[in-house]
Amino acid sequence: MKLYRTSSRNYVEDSGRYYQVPESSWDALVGQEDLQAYLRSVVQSVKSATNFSSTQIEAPIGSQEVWAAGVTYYRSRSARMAEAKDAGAGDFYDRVYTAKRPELFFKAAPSRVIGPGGSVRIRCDAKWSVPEPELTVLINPRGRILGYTVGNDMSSRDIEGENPLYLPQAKVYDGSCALGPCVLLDSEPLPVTTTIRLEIERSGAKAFSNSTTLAELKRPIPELVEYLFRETSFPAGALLMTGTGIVPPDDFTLAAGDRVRITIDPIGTLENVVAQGR
Ligand code: DO4
Ligand code: MG
Repeated sequence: MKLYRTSSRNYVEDSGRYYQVPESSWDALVGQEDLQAYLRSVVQSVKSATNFSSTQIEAPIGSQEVWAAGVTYYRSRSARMAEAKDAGAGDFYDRVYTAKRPELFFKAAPSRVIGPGGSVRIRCDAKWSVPEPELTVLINPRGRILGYTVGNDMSSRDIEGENPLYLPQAKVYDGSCALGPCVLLDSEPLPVTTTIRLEIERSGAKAFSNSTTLAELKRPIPELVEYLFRETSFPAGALLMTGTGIVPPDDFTLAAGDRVRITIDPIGTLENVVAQGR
């Protein structure tokens, strides 16, 4: 089952049919005692909907905070060690990659999250910007994984590379986070063969594409969730991005008008256009 949030209602998709969910509050759904059981009962008791429109899909978020894990893939470790070398900070990324405690950082308040089809932004004061395609988990207020969505952790590599203390400015700004198109409801880990694909299109032509799999993710997702909830409560639940395993080559930077497409097959494709300035 997949759960969609749209501008009008919430819908659950099962075997290709869409059902309007009576509960219209996303936060109330995330807080359900047993969300899968509730949605199964919706599928069994409600007629399938004819008014579901993919153009109305919004980011799968209500009041949840978005957090992110970092340096969970070897590719992220290496790229960051190189970009932070001149600042004498490369070693930090190597250390966190192998440390017991993961890197977790606050990524976005709901108002800064962009849904499918919306514009993600690059900063005007950054010269080197990239998307980060990340499997993202939806977690209920009790720390239980409800399911998975697709995330884009937009990042300014030059700002972070200049000094790791600039991380919040490199990572947290308007339009720096995109999520969607839906939540694949599954509390079990996804297979390690699950592929994450990134495509960047510029003026109708492919500018970059690459893929990775969950086999490259160094840390178990439940362990990341356990650290996040260890000393912090999330009354509305939370979304946790699990890190990037794809980093474009160093001579690549995003430009306004680029299209960023991130696909994680069992979930779907998150597509956004890049904007700069207001
Ligand atoms: O250490 C900085 C951020 C890392 C990150 O966002 C990632 O690895 O995905
Ligand atoms: Mg990231």
